Amino acid sequence: MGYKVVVVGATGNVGREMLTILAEREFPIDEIAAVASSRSQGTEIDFGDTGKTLKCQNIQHFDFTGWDIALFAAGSGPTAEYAPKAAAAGCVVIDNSSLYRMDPDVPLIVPEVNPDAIDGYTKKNIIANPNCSTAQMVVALKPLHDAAKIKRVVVATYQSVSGAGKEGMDELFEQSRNIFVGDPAEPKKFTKQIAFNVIPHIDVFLEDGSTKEEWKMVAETKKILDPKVKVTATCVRVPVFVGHSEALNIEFENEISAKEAQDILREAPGVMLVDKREDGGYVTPVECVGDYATFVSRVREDSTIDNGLSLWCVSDNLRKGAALNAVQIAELLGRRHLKKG
Ligand code: 11C
Repeated sequence: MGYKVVVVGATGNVGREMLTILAEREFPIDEIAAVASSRSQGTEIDFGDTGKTLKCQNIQHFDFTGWDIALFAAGSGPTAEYAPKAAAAGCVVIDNSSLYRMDPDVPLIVPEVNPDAIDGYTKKNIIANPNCSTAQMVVALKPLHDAAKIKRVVVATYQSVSGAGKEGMDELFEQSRNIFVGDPAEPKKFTKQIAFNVIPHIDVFLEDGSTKEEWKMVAETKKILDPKVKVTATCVRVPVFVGHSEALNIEFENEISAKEAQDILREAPGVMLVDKREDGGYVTPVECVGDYATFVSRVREDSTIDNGLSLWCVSDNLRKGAALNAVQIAELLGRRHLKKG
């Protein structure tokens, strides 16, 4: 016996990936529904490689009664309207938007890091999925924090355009083509040209000069990993289609060598250490696409501070950063709370 699962926002980058991963991981499903805005009603979507095609249903008319789990990848606006309705109908919402992440009555979960926090989901029947750049970072940090207690993290991100949805991917593709053929490469989705360029700006600006993407990395890390860990972030969009990269500098309370960190990371859940100190002995975003792991490379000691390490971390932002983490939360929820059969 399996679950009745709804994917909301099923036509977007993350929604499609959720369907693929549910099928790939053989999540126990009795019935699956693909739901999206009225614009996408009737659109046919593959349920991974199962051979099954799903016809998109209109969210405005969808009744969540009797459904067990809804994976929302719909953005904050539609989520604000429909997630509470789903939750009130008894369907547990796993939400990929930023809407509920900081709500004290909503657990914010990365299963490799804070699985026990999921038990608080019953307050609202909603569980939040973190921002992609936070998810991969905390997977890499957790085992090191357990070993030597992290005091402070300085992170610079190199985030792919798929984080900005299909429009972001289309813009990179079209601008690159236009530049090659000598046509104008006007920005639409992004604030400046993204092809052959980098943009130090993701999400809106805040009063202190940081951006909301940078704030999310600070606030979400505290909620998921440890409120005592200080984080400062610079988030940058780069002309890569899929896969976010991060350069981390970590200051620890206790001593930890690069060798010890490598040994710990080699065994850590969700982490794949690829760290040969030679040409090509590290992972780049194109190599992480379609994978589940958070790849860690370039682990080295930072001699400019006491107990400091630097490392490079790469992951598929549509997978561990979004759809995979949501499906892992559903699996955890099933194991701990919604037992079937
Ligand atoms: C990006 N990280 O790369 C963003 C996308 O809060 O879930 C995800 C935004 C979020 O643009």
